[in-house]
This record gives sequence, C-alpha cells and structure tokens, in this order.
Amino acid sequence: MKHIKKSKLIQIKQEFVNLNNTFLKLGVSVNDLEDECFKNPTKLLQKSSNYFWCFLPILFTFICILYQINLYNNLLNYFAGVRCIIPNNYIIWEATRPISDCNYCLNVSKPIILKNVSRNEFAPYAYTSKPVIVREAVLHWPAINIFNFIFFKNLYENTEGGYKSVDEECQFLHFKSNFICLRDVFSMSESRINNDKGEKSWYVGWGNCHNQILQEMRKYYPKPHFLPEDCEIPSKEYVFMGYDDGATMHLDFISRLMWQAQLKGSKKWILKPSPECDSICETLSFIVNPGDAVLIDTRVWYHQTIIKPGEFSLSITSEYG
Ligand SMILES: O=C(O)CCC(=O)C(=O)O
Ligand SMILES: [Fe+2]
Repeated sequence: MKHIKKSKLIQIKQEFVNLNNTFLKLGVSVNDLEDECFKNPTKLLQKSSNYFWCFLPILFTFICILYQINLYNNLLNYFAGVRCIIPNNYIIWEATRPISDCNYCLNVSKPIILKNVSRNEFAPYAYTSKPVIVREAVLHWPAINIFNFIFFKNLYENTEGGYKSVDEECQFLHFKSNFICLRDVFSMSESRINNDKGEKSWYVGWGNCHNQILQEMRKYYPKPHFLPEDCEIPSKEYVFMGYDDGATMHLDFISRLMWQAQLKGSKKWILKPSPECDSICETLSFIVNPGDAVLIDTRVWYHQTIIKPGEFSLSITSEYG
C-alpha cells in the first residue's frame, strides 16, 4: 500500500466513489449499502455479483482512509509492541492526529550536532522538532558504569510492587522479543542475557513509574544539564535495553518532546517523516555512542533503532516540555 503512488490511489478511489454514486442514483441509500454489505456480505455475494461491486467500493474507501490516517501501519506497530500506545483510545488518537505542516522536516538531512553545550547555548534548540544530538553530554553520569541488566533485575526483584507497576501503569514494550512482561525478561537464562551464539536475541523497553524504583534510578543521573531549568519532566522514565534489532518503526503518542541518554552500546536511529511529508522530506539516519544524548520529536518523526552488532545497548529516555 505504501508503495502505490498517492495520485494513483486518489484516481482509483475516485473511480470507486463514482461507482458508489451510480448506486445512490439508482435509489440505493447509504444505509442500505452499509447494511447490506457489512452485515451480511457473504449472503449478498451469493445473491448477486452487483452486491460484490457495492461492497468493494466501501471496503476500498475504508482501506484508503486507513492508509491516509496511517492506522494500518500503527495497528501493526501496536501488535509489534511499541511505546505509548494507550489501547482504549489509540485508534481515536491516531485518527485525530493533526496533519503536520512538514516544517519540522523540511530541508533536514541530518541532526543538529552539539557538544559541550551549556543551558544557555542549548536554549535556541530546546523546543525544536528538528533532531539534535548532544555528543558526550552524559559521559559523566554514574549511571554509565552502574546500570546494567543485573542492576535492574535486582531493583525489580527487591521492590515490592515493582513488577505490578509496570504491568498496570508504566508500560512494557517487547518489540520483536517473545516476552509478555518485565518478569519474563528478568527470568532469562545467563546465556540469553549475554546474547550468546545460538540464543534468540532480545530488545525491550519499559516505563519506570514506581516511586521507589524511580528514586533509586535517579541516584545515578540528574536531569540532563542542558535542558531548560523550568522544563517539566514526568515522573516516568523509560529504560530501553538489548541487542540487534531495537525498536520497530513507530510514532509515540506522548504529549512532550523526548530526550534519550545513550549509556551503553552504539545505536543507529532511522527517522522517517510522517506520510503527509513523505514527498518533500528525507529519511535520516545517524549513530549515537555511549555518553551521547539525543533529542527527537517522536510525535512527528517515525523512528526505529538498530543496535551495533555484538553490542549491548542500554539507554534512559524521558519527556520534557
Ligand atoms: O531507544 C530505542 O530503541 C527506542 C526509543 C523510543 O522509541 C523512544 O524513546 O521513543
Ligand atoms: Fe518511541
């Protein structure tokens, strides 16, 4: 679907709209079309091939609408386990996503790269939707040395209500891995933890919103020093960790911009503009290394990550606004 040219889609859609109009002129009401075609299409298809033609335009129009609002892609993402999908209102959210004006991606072919940046120097970039990398911004964080698989395993095993908070409130993202919850991740065999040869590789992310857990994590890193002093940070921070295929391509349904500190391993980011900007904006890709911070408006940039082969990646992500 994504590869059919938009003009062709519009032309085909118009043909079906014309066909629908012909039925309507013949005295068939929209309700009749919907009732007859959706409620009992099989019977109708047997009755008359005409009904097949009335069912098709409705189906096709529906698929076109799904394509237009990008639901098709995002439903796939839902089942692939990506971030910030709120099952109850996700579809409505996507259907009502404002169509962007493409300013965020126009003439953007690479991220803005900064280094040794103070809060004042960062201020002009703070609320841009253009991707920014601040090289080596978090190299001094103790979390770089302290955070690893075992740190988080111990933290969750020893905190009452920790797993429950992820299951019920904070969110668990399995991406392509075969885990159902965080408890499964921390029950992995030693050789799978290390991604030894012959083991199925894994990559997961989860929100940490349990007070005690967040407090313990935050002992080892501050709010990124370059962010505006008065910016709001939610009481939830995500950890993304694992190997190989990282996060599958998705958009985040969040209310603020995102920052991520890359603590371990090198990670390739692939950013794609939203479909309405496909024809005028480029896909970007770049690599972040341990100690780098990356800032992306993940509400408008579709994003995917891939971990450098053989490396274990661990990062902390949150929002600011
Ligand atoms: O770090 C990753 O692999 C993905 C992160 C992500 O999707 C996000 O922060 O929104
Ligand atoms: Fe995301």
